[in-house]
Amino acid sequence: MYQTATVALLASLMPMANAHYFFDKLVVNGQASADFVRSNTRPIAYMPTKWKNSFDNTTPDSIDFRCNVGATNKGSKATAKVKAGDSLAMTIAVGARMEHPGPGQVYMSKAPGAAGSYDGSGDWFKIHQETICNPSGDIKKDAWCTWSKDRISFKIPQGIPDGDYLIRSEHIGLHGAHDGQAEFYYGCAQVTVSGGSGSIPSNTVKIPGVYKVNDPEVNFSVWSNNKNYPAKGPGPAVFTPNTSATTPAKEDASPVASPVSTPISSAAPVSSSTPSKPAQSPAPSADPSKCGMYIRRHARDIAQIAAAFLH
Ligand SMILES: [Cu+2]
Repeated sequence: MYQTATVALLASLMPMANAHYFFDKLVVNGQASADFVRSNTRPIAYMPTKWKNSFDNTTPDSIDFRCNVGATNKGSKATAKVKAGDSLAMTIAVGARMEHPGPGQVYMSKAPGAAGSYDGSGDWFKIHQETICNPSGDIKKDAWCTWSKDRISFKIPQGIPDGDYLIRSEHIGLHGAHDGQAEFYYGCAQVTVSGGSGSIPSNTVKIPGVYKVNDPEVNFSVWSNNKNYPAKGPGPAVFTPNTSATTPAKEDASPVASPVSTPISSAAPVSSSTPSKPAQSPAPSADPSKCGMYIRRHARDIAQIAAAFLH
């Protein structure tokens, strides 16, 4: 009896995991650990943040947009030791995959002291961006670099000072963005960086404040057949250490052998596909019924959440 009920519950939970997600592990040297990632306190951990129809009054203008609900002033169990140049990833929980269309990005913010007691109120800079990887793909699905992946991979940049940092990974689901309902999934890991050199980049942002409700990158319609998503992605441009367009002659005293690394792993611009229409039209006639596959997922989530709680 019990076993049957458990199997039924697990079966019901499986598809839910595919629809929504939260970041729960940091991968360092190939090892994934939940010890370094702050846990959010949402009743349903994987629910997204939105401006419109917020599930819990948290929006991208909330303080908790930094590290997720309840995680702004709460450290993780531990802080990972990493080196500048290390390849890391943050993975999403319970076997989910990012099956909403949209970009992925990673930000860092230097803690004044220990990462575990840092509230993220300082300056943030973007270290990674992935938008369109497959220009011939479906803009509603597999055109996006993040599509169906369980992680966002990135590099700790060379050229930042040693010390403690928060790393904030984020995926934005754009299936409802034509209606002001972009979904933000994000979480923070804590790291201590060594082997770095240089200084914090100048194009920093505050969180909240990194995105505005009318930013084209978070109001992009995936339903208008326009694949011309801004390659820069939402928020600021990616910090590209040791490369400066304005002072190319200046040789940085970096000990690193190959300083010209680009943290933008795969943000291939999709410029040539729609040359006559460079600007994104606001898709005034976006048919809500087109959102069916995603809306069904959401409705299914709610039904399954209810079932899980009743159980
Ligand atoms: Cu969703």
